[in-house]
Amino acid sequence: MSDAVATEKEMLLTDAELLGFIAQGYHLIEPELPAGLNEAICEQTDALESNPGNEILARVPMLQQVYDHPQVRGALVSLLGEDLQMDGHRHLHVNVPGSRSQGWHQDGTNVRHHQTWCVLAMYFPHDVPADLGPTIIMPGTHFRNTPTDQLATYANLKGQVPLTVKAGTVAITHYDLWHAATRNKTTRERYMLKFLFNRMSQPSAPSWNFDATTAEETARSYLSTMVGAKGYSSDYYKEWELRKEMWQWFKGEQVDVPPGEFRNMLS
Ligand SMILES: O=C(O)CCC(=O)C(=O)O
Ligand SMILES: [Fe+2]
Repeated sequence: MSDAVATEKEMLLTDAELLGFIAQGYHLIEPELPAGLNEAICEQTDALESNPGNEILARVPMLQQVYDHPQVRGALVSLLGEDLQMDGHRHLHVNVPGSRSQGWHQDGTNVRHHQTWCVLAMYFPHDVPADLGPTIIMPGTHFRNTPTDQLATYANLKGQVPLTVKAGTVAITHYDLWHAATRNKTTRERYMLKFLFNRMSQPSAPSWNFDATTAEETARSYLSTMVGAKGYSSDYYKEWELRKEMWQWFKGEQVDVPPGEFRNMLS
């Protein structure tokens, strides 16, 4: 086993971290990147004449170092399995001075399920203070299936989390998590690099740092006490069930769906 693999293995998520992702739909990482990497990425990005879209990795190849970092890889393997793949779609999101807030949205088309087949990995190469137009996310909404047109009419939500982060942070979110860019009140541009990663196979066993002696006890407390999306009490009960299903699914177990009950699950 090479050192790189050993390090990545050490950086797998714990049960508590994976359960936190199940409940809230995101996980933040502050990888220890090589000195100067964030600054060098910002400089190369500043020098681009136009937004290269999916070609951003070819134009700023140093980005690969961020996504190959053992801490980032460890989290991605934990969530998507060893055979995960980087998607061909990636984007440099430039939030320009004087921008207006974006509407709440889920990326992609509105085909949702309660498994984890795709995550967004948003990398912020510089500090993002509150006035620089941080991305906001709404914990727990990866289980919600609100029509896109209605979602776009929502404004400030109780419990929303602005990603006011330090340079180098990578926010991994479930693909369905509600998010939006906020208003940039400064005179500087804000960068966010968004890469997608896909799961290629159904889980057959835990791919994170699973501790068989304590996992179920940790799960019992996390899955029914961790605050997710705010809502009516009936929504909490729905959410707890969906969390339990996702936990079973991550472990590679058959998900029990009570007979006669409909679930919108792709398998
Ligand atoms: O720039 C951001 O903070 C978010 C942008 C975004 O989510 C999008 O354009 O789909
Ligand atoms: Fe988006």
